[in-house]
Amino acid sequence: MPEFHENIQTFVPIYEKKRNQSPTDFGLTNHIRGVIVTNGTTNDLIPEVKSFIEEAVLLCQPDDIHICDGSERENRLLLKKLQENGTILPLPKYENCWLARTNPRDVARVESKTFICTERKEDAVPTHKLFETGNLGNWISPDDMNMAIRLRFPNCMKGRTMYVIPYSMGPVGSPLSKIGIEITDSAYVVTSMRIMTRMGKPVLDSLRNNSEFVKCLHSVGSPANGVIEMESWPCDPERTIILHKPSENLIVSYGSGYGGNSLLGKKCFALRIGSTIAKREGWLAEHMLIMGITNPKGEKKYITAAFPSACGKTNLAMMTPTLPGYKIECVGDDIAWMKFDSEGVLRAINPENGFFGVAPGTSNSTNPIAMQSIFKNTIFTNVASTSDGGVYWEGMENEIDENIDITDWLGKKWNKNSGKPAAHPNSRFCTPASNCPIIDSAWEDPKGVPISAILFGGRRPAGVPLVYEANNWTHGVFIGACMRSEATAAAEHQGKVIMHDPFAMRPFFGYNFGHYLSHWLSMEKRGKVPKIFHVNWFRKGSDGKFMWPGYGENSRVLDWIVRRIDGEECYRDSAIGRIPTINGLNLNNLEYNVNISEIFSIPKDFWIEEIKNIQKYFHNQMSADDLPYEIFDQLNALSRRVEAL
Ligand code: OXD
Ligand code: MN
Repeated sequence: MPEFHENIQTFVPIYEKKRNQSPTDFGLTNHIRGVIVTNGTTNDLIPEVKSFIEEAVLLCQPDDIHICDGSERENRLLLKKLQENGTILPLPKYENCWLARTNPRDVARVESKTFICTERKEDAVPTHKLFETGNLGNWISPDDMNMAIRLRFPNCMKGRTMYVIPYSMGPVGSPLSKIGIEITDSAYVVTSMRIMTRMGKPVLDSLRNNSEFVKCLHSVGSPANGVIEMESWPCDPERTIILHKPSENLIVSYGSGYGGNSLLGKKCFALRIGSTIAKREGWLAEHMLIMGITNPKGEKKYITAAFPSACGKTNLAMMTPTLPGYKIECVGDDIAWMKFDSEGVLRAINPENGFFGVAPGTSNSTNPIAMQSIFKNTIFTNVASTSDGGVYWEGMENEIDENIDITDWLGKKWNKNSGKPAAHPNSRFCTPASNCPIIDSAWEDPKGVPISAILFGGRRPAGVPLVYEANNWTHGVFIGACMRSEATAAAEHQGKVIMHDPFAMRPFFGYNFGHYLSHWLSMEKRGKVPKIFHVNWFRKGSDGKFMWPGYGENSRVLDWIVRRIDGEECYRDSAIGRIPTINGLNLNNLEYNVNISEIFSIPKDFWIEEIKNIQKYFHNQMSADDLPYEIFDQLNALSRRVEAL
């Protein structure tokens, strides 16, 4: 329709003036606000979805509209278009696998540019001290959010197609699932959302029964000076902003095509907006893997685990246990939505449909199951490529032929001596969950799976034992609140500083962290709460080496946890919680020299310092109104127990 495209600028204002006239007066049958719909039909849209698209069309002025049906045909078409644009390259070594290289300035989540919009600041973030920068989220007022949109979005999709992605977080039709509509000008986002969510026509159909959905508007942006640095990966790093308005279930993201900023079902919906919906409706939306553990007696339990980004959730969720007789099955590797059922059992679903995992470090020795999952129907981003049409990243050194040439994530020839990593440290694979050979048979059960334990953990090189159990629910919530971990490449933080990351949710809270704590504490009144544990695979000895082998050997820790769920008395009390008795942990045939008393030691000086740090953090980040008194009490009680060491 070339004539139509040329006329679009004049057409829209005319249409505005003649609002009361029927669209067919303009000779168009399948259009929205005068912009032609080239795929899909407006007949499929409920009025609420149609008016959301209409608003976005008026604001962004795309050339045409594509309503995604989620079909194989559509996917093939978009992959072809992406390939023609140079956004993705085929990886002929594998089946339907692709490599995307981003603008090097668009490689991670941008926490400093991520905002929660509420009328009152205290609904979004705790009150932090004036001389400190709050690091439990950023607040923006409704006026400023509108301004931010008005400064960036007008005409930003000119010359581009606007894609409308209907998607479900969770199996379509499950009472625990929720629907989103993402509008985007990136075909990369569409193809990735097709992997990460249930997407397309069935979702539009299900909206006819329940018209509630989360509105998501995304544009890779159009820089103010008109200069797109990299045609194959347009973005606007200077003006990137990620906005969430919980009162309207609205997400607006501008300027970045990178996963966590652009696949809006994931962090923005399933965690930030999700946590606000969960608070309202009495459930939990958490940054947690979900896994099934079957013990040698054939008894199966499900657990969830919250570790910060790039701290091994995918590795744990797909672990190959070394302890004989154990079997691990994966339900999800990043997000859990948990709700009590009518019998008071806490049940979890994985709202996602795929894995957006960190590639470096993944190998046949660290995570063979992931390696069996990711070489089919996968989009890789910012990994290195090989001359035989495959991929490469740090950790795969023993898995490629010596004679293979490597091209780094920037597209330059690379060799071991270049002193730089071949793959970006936050490079990713985006893979359908159904590829995983150990995906749990109940992973799409609309009821969710029953949860027996919740694990918290992080990268703690010093002072924190391999595993300890909370004394009770309140103590467990306190342990979650005190979580700290070494920074990783998943966001824009530099270096390996130990950061506070309560519940592994610091970048993902949709509302005031103090209110979040009260909500967690209140769960005890709603049903049978699971046991809580803290794990740390990353403690180092005085020689600088890891004290614990990790990976499959972590099954020994899971074994202890499962026995504790069953009520076995294999624990002793310590100042920080319950730790295994001397022979409590099964170390049979462990081929790693573990100093068991060292790995469970609780150094008094370290813990005094740790408590001071936590006190300071709470004091600087939150007012007394925000922090529940139960957490204060727990901190004081811990301090007394540590002083007595
Ligand atoms: C992720 C993250 O992508 O946490 O899952 O950064
Ligand atoms: Mn994550």
